[in-house]
Amino acid sequence: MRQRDRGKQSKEYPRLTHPLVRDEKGGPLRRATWEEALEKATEGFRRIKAEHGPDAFGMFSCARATNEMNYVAQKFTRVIMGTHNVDSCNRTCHAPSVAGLSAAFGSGGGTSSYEEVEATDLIVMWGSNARFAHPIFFQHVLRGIRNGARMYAVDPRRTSTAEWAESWLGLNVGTDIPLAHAIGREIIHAGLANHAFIERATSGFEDYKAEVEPWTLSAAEKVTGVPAEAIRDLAHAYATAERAQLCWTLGITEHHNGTDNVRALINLSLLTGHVGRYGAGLQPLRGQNNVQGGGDMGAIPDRLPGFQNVLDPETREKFEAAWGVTLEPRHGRNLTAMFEAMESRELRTVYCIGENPAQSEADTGQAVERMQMLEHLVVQDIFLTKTAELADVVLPATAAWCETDGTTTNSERRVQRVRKAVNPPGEAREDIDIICDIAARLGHEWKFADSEAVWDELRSVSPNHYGMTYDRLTEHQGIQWPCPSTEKLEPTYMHGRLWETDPDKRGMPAPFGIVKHDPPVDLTDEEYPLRLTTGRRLDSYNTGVQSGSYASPLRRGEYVELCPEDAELYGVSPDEEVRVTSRRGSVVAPVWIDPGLRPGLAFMTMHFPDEVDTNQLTIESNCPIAGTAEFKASAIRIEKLPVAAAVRS
Ligand SMILES: Nc1nc2c(c(=O)[nH]1)N[C@H]1C(S)=C(S)[C@@H](COP(=O)(O)OP(=O)(O)OC[C@H]3O[C@@H](n4cnc5c(=O)[nH]c(N)nc54)[C@H](O)[C@@H]3O)O[C@H]1N2
Ligand SMILES: Nc1nc2c(c(=O)[nH]1)N[C@H]1C(S)=C(S)[C@@H](COP(=O)(O)OP(=O)(O)OC[C@H]3O[C@@H](n4cnc5c(=O)[nH]c(N)nc54)[C@H](O)[C@@H]3O)O[C@H]1N2
Ligand SMILES: [Mo]
Repeated sequence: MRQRDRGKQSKEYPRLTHPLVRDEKGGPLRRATWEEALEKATEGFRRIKAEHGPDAFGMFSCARATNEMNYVAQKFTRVIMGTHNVDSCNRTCHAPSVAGLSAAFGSGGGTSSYEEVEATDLIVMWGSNARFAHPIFFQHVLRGIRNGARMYAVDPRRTSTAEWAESWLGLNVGTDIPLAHAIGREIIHAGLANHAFIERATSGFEDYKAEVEPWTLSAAEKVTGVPAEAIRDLAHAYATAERAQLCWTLGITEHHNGTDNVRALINLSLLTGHVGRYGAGLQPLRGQNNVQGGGDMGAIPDRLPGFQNVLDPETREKFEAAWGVTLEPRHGRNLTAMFEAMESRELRTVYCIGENPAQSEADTGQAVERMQMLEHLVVQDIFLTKTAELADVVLPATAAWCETDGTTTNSERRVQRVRKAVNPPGEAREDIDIICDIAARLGHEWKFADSEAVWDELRSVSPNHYGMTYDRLTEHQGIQWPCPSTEKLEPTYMHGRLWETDPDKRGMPAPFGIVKHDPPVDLTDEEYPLRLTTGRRLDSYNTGVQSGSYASPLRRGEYVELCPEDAELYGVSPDEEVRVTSRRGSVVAPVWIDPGLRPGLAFMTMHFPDEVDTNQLTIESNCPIAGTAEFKASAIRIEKLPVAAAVRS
């Protein structure tokens, strides 16, 4: 069964080279001068704040741009617009990891460094296709395997990552908690729990033990579909490894109970002491190049720069003194809540910098309708995206990765310098300069001579970053936070305190998370019998805006992927176009046969929304703690197209 390979160039987005404005709602975008566009952008923000108050404004900040730009974007939101309504794509992705790690350890960052997977004994890739989505990190994984580490993969699909694993646990979508609980129970019953660590460094073990008790290997096998023996094997391998790295990504977080999923995995590290030591830790591999940094800079609604809590009075006082303003003692709206507030008209204007929610949100039909309800939408991007097409003002920015100076922070909390290598096209300007121009029009003259001046302001308010001068970042080729001292560096891993024998040095114990299995919201039934999960391929990036314009020999465009048994069941063949329908929408896509899928499971990407808008199908059911949508579990049906339609396409 040979399928057509398409070295495919999908939609090519024009690079934005000059500002655009729309004179009236429903009218076309037209070319404008910078003066005209900035004035129009500013006027909308000013008017809506005056008429509807600070919380009618929302900022979507860019996780591909620099730390410095994210610092300035959140400062604009808090100081000038007077609200904490600032967020980014972290909400669609790893917000549950940040929430779960913060609840357990008081800090939302991954606990280890990349090099530690080379020095570990066991690597568990849980809901993570790092071979495709984190290829640089995966090089370290491969070195770890070469150095003797064993690797396990936990994923409903036998992915390219799973091909490298000693064992693949192919679980049913949304059954990670039963699997983790069964592993925990087996570790306890086999006498492999690290009781010395549990007593010294954790709390809530007895409640955890009671919670996992019903999850025998056979009970878990029934719910997860993973053979009991494979679960037992992973439990013993994890508990008996000298050092183990538990890595996870969106297979864990993009669920309506993403934070609970994360807690269930963290529990396993607390049970075994696989945290706080070199080579033993927890790694949520973050998504976009600077999504870690964006959050660290305060471009999230509950944290000020340096991941400092908005609700803490002393922290607020420090920032009030530094910025000369009063800060509201409450959280702002996250991205999800901002979309809801568009519908209730509480949110009336958005400044969207480097995000494409018209194609990346779950249930895009609803998301676009909500954005159309905004009175004033300003989009600042490098390409004319679907979201930009909805805007009243479009501002052309420079690409952070090669046209600006600054820093970014990766998943191992390493802050690294980026440098301007090429000039931007046309009239495109740096993100920070554009924000500062609007700030000036709103009465705030911010004098940042360069990106280093922004960074130094951030360092002065963030103890975690204080020791990282630009010179030191260059000298060390990047430094991991926390870095409170300009003299020395901290260990590459976090939470070593948990191993201290002196209780004063040990600090707060890490609590076990008492969480329960809660299956996906979008249930499969007779009408929608297939479970659809969505994700990524190696050759394309997110909504395709940045990767669509070059033809990759690997790229084959969008397909609905099915296992051979399901293709036979539905009588469809490779490349045949079929209708894919969920409770929210319907798209047409060709069929791809993937023997790595299991019966009842279909897979699509999010990379080609201009051809097949996968997010018309996905469900906007959100994790109540983190606000992340259940992109990983929708219910669908597929239908053959009527003959005439099939011939036409
Ligand atoms: N090439 C490429 N790299 C990228 C990106 C890209 O678009 N293209 N995007 C970047 C971004 S923003 C992010 S956030 C990361 C994402 O990186 P990943 O999270 O690794 O990518 P995904 O393919 O979305 O999802 C990972 C896996 O979750 C599995 N999964 C689905 N449902 C479940 C479940 O219920 N349980 C478990 N255990 N697993 C499940 C899927 O089968 C999939 O293999 O990648 C980043 N890197
Ligand atoms: N079905 C499904 N949907 C998903 C997911 C999934 O797994 N399945 N994953 C979700 C996840 S994890 C994520 S992160 C989101 C991604 O969602 P988005 O962040 O909305 O999508 P991107 O395609 O990455 O859009 C990034 C935008 O930033 C612009 N940009 C790049 N660099 C710069 C810069 O320096 N300055 C400015 N101003 N703009 C810049 C690009 O041109 C592009 O328009 O999608 C989510 N949606
Ligand atoms: Mo992401």
